[in-house]
Amino acid sequence: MARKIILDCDPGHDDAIAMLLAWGNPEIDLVGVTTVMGNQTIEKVTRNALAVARVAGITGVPFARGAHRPLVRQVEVAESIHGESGLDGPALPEPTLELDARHAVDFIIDTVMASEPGEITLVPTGALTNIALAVRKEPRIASRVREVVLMGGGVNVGNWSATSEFNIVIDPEAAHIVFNEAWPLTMVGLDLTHEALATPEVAASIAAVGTAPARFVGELLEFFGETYKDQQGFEHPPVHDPCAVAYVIDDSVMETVRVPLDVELSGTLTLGMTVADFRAPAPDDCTTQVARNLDHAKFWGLVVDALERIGAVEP
Ligand SMILES: [Ca+2]
Repeated sequence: MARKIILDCDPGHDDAIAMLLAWGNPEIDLVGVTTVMGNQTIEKVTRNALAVARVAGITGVPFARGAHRPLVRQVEVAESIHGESGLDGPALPEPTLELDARHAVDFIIDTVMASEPGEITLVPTGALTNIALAVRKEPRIASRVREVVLMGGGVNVGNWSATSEFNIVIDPEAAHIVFNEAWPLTMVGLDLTHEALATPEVAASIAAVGTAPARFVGELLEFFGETYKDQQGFEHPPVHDPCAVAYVIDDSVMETVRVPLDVELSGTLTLGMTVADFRAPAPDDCTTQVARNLDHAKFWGLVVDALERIGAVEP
């Protein structure tokens, strides 16, 4: 049976590809897409999410707008990586879907509470603001969610500071809430996603699909590759967010190791660091794990397969 997920995202080049993977893969039942400020403002990332829906021909999936700022801190966007629109590169079509009337937080709560326990997996690929607010507003979701599979953080690796990853460091208080809930949590962090490189071979296999959605992905990767080269010194861009979706589809795409995780809130140099305690075997009550060692060929095979299944969508 297909896995029901809510994709909570801030499109964002890699979020867009995560959405296409979730929509195109038959093992995933995309029951909702929620947005959160991050790569750009909430207005921009929400418009981008709806534009991607049109590119992919997504219908029958509610889209709900979420938090416009972090819990405590000011908005900090990643314009240097994702551009002024948050999704620079390809031409973005005018959205045709209507937003759900609910706030993302209420959409998440309603969906989880209306489903069977263990039915819904949350897949956040942006700041954890919506997820934190949802579990504070309705604590019962913590025991009803099947698991949280998030892109963010990393073990001893950062991208927005020496120690910290963007999604975590822009709202560390939200991340702290989410990492300390009782739900099973898988951190698909930079130590994994820095292996998800869009090499020229990957770009060629996407181009070979030959459809408008595949061309859209190609143009996303072209822009993302340029900014990642300029800003982060990567020869080929790491495509973070679809890794979390890929784990839900097929957990053999990567390895996981159980380890206690927490989020630094008071370090002067290490704010937003995700701290993994590897001193001893994980205790029995440990609910967190980190992903590592990506099967690069299998991962990109899933992305290409999803694009082939999506097929030619008339823009
Ligand atoms: Ca993202």
